[in-house]
Amino acid sequence: MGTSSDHKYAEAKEVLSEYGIELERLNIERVEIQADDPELIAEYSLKVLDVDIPLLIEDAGLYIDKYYGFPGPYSSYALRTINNEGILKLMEEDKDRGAKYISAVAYRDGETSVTFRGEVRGFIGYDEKGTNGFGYDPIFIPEEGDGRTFGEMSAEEKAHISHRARAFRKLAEWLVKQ
Ligand code: ITT
Repeated sequence: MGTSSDHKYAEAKEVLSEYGIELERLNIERVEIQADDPELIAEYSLKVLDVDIPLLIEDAGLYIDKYYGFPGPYSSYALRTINNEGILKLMEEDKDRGAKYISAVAYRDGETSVTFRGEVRGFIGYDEKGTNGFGYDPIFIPEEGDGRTFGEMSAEEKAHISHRARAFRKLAEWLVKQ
């Protein structure tokens, strides 16, 4: 299945390629601050990188309504620790299952910096379903879909409505206008 960053890279690359924009992955360490807002996290990571080429950083997370946005900025940590199984257990008795994924992409080219955000609203399912995608995809059911989780959708179906595709499409539309 590959790592979560392999998936994020493939999803972003696919969207940008539709606009004729090439994306390459750099193997460098990023500094990640703690903040509630993924835009601030991505912007800070980008700001402190001393790399003199057009550069972008994405930060994403799953925000569960009933838990005031948890795991949000701790999405990676929650997956590594309690995982999807733990989220389902936590929500076992919950009727309010609303959640959203947020993606923020911060981009810099020379003096110019911009940030774009994409969101997709949905629900946390009662079981893990599907083996596509990564991370929380087996438990996330987008509102705009037909009741299947992102884990049950093809990459194309996910790319149609995902938070990441939306944020990267906004960036791509901005870039082609430059
Ligand atoms: P990784 O080490 O897991 O790559 P990260 O800190 O680099 O985490 P992000 O903040 O962008 O990555 O994402 C936080 C977590 O949210 C990450 O562990 C993902 O598994 C999960 N996540 C983000 N986007 C997702 C998506 O489209 N589908 C499923 N899970 C997602």
